[in-house]
Amino acid sequence: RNNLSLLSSKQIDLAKMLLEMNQSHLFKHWPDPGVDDDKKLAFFEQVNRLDGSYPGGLASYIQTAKGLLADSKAGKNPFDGFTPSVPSGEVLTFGEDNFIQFEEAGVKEAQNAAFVLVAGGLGERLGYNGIKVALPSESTTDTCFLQRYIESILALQEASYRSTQGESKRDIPFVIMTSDDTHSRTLELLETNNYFGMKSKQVHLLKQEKVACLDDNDARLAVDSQNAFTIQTKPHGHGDVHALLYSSGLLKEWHDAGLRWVLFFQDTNGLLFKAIPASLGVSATKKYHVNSLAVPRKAKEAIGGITKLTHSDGRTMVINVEYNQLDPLLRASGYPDGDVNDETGFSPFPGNINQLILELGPYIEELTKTKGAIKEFVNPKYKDSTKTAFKSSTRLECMMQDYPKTLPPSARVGFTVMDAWLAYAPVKNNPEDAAKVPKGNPYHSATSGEMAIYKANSLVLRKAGVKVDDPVSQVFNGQEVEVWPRVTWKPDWALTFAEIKNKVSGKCSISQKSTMVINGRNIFVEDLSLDGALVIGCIDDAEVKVGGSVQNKGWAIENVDFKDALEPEKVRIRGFKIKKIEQLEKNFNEPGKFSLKP
Ligand code: UGB
Repeated sequence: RNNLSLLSSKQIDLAKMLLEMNQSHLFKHWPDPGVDDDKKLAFFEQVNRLDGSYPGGLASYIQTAKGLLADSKAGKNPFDGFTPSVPSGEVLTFGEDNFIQFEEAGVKEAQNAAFVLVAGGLGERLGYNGIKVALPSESTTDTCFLQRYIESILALQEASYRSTQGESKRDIPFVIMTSDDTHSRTLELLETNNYFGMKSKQVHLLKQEKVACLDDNDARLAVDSQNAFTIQTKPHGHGDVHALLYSSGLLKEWHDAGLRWVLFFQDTNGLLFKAIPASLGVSATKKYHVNSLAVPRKAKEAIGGITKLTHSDGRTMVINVEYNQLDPLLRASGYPDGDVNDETGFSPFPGNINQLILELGPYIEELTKTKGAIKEFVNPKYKDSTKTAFKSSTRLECMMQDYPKTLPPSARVGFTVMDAWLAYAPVKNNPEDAAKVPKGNPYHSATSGEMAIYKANSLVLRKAGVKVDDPVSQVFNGQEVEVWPRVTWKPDWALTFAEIKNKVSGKCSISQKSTMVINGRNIFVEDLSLDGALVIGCIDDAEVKVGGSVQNKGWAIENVDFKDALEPEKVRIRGFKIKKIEQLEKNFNEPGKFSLKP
C-alpha cells in the first residue's frame, strides 16, 4: 500500500487484479518507497507485458490455470467421454495421376497463400546451441533450413505466376514466429544473407512472449529465484501463433488482398516443400477449412496421431492426439495394447507432421470469436502422489494443431497422408537419444534428416526414369542409415513431379558414390551417366543441357565422432562430413544456350 504513490493508474489496476486473483505473495517482501523503486516499476512492466500478450489478460490466465490444475490433480482424463477410432483422409502416392493433378492445382493456388513458420523453440532435445533454422539441412551445399524454406516459397511463387500466366503477381507473405530465445539470431541470419533473395517487406517476424510460471495448485505465480521483482516465465508453446497472427492485423490485410490460404510449418523439415503443392491442391479441391499433413506413423514415434474422437453425446472431431497421450487414451478405450503397430508395420493412426493448411476466411471468422486463444493444457511434475506440491514450477501450454478443437461440427476438417520419405524428416534428437530410438523407427536426427533429403531426391529421379543405384547402409553416431547418391537441387529447378519430368530426359544414370548439385532453373539433364561429382549452375537467362559421361573421384563421406570437439557442432551432430576430392564444376553466368557434354 505504501508503494501506491509510485504507480500509474494502469499499474494500480494491475496490482488490484493481482490481489483479487490471490497473488498477494508477489508483494510480500516489497520494501518501503525509496528502496528498489526501479525494480518495482520493472515488475509492473513485466506484469503489463504478461497481461497484454495473453488473450483475456493475466487474470484469465490465472483463472484457466486454476481450473486445469484442479483437473490435473483430480486425474481427469482430457478425453473423457470420447472414443478414439482411425479416421479416413486423402492418401496420396507420389507420382500417381491424382498426385500430379493435386500438385498442378496447388501450384495455381500458391500465390493465394501465406506461409507461417513457427520457430520460437530452441530444440533442447537436439542439444544444438544455435537456432535450428540456421542449421544446414544438408552438408553437400550447406544450405540452412531457413534458406531452403525461403527459396522454396520463392520458387512456388514463380511457378504459380507461370501457371496462371501472371494474372496477379502477388508476393507470397512469409511470417516467422520467433521467441526471446530465437528472435535476434533469426533476424541477424536474414539480414546478413539479404533475406535469402526474398524482399524484406515480404517477411514478418512475430515474437511470442513467454507465460508466467505457477508454483502451486492455487495458481500462485512463481517468483524468480534470482530476482524477487521478476515473475518466472517459460514458453507457452507453438499454439501462440494463432493469437499473434490475429493481433498483428496480418490476417485481415491478407483477406483484403484476396488471399485464401495460410500454411503453417515447423523449423527443421527439409522435405516439406515436396509435399506442399499436392496438399495445397487437396485443400483447394476438397474445400477443406483445415487440412493437416500426415505420414504413416510408427508406434511410439514422437509425432502425434491423427484420431477421430467420438463423444458419447454424438459429437465427433478429427484431431491430433499428442504422442504422450495416444497410448493412455487407447489403453483406456478398448485397445489393451495401446500404441502399437498393426499388420502393416505401422500405427493405424496417421502421424501428424504439424503442417497445417487453413482456409483464411473461416480461420478469421473463428479467430474473431476466440481471439486466437487455443485450448491449453498443464503438465505439472508433482513431488508425490498427494499431488499437493510441484517439483518445479509449471505453466500452461498450447499447440497450434489444437486449433480445430473449438470449431463447430460444420467445419470441413480433413487430412492428407503422404509417403514419409517424401514429406517428413525433422531434426529434433541429439545423437545419443537418436541412437536409442527403437530399431525400425525414424531417428529424427541431423544424420537422418540429411540422408532423407538425398533419398527423397534419388527416389524422385528414379520415378522420373533415371537409373539411380541402390543405397548402401552406413552407421553414423550409432545410427544405421541408407546412404543414397548425394543429389540436391535448388527449389527453382523443380518443385513438382511434372517439372522434374520436364527437366530430365533420355537415358540417365547415377552411381551410389555420386554427388550431383543443380543450381539453376534452366538446367536440362539428358542422357547423363554420372559416376563422381557434378556441380552445375546457371543464371536465369541461360539454358544448359547437361549429359554425357561424367566420371571422377567425387566427394567422399567421412565419419566424425559426435564427441570430437575439434569439429564444429553442426558437423558433430550429423556424424559425418563431406570430403571434396574431385568434381566437374561448371557455372554458366552469361545469357544464352549452352551444352555440357564431357
Ligand atoms: N515452437 C515454437 O515456435 N514455440 C514454442 O513455444 C515451442 C515450439 P517441437 P514436438 O510434427 O514433428 C510437434 O518442440 O514436441 C516451434 C507436434 O506437437 O519440435 O516435437 C518449434 O520451433 C507433434 O504433434 O515439437 O511436437 C518447432 O518449429 C508432432 O507433430 C515447432 O514449434 C511433431 O511436432 C515444434 O516444436 C512433428
